[in-house]
Amino acid sequence: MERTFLMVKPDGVQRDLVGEIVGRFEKKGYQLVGAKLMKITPELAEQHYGEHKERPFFGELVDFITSGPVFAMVWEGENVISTSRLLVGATNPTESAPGTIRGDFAVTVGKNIIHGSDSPESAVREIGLFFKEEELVSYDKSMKNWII
Ligand code: 3AN
Repeated sequence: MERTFLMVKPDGVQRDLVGEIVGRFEKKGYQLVGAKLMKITPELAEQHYGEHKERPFFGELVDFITSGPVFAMVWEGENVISTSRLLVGATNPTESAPGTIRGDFAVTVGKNIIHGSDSPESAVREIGLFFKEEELVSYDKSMKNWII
């Protein structure tokens, strides 16, 4: 089963969008296998955004992602990497469609609410950067005896 890394950025946490965002992926049919509220260190930010190191907005990106708590998550499901990107919406909120997370909640490209891995390689790398294996939980929800 495929896994991806999704993260509510500091603007999404500040605007109380964590529950809304978790709910969208739950309702879509994906399964949460790991989550934590955390502050990103500058070192982790530079590793996470390493591919953007030469871009003019890199400093701004690191400052923003370390400016407040983020909500880091791992989600599991069929084609979750590419399909969750559709739910997230285009990078630039001026291009993200209504109905997507960025299309519904974001206005500027820097502060665009959520990050999602863009490929299987990124997903493995990013999950490994943010989570230890023992923080991820595999479980079968079809066993419905938990609430009895
Ligand atoms: P995505 O998050 O949609 O995969 P990337 O990986 O191209 O987008 O960019 C990573 C992050 O860098 C974006 N989420 C956005 O916050 C920021 N970013 C991208 N392009 C710009 C830009 N032109 N100016 C400022 N920030 C940008």
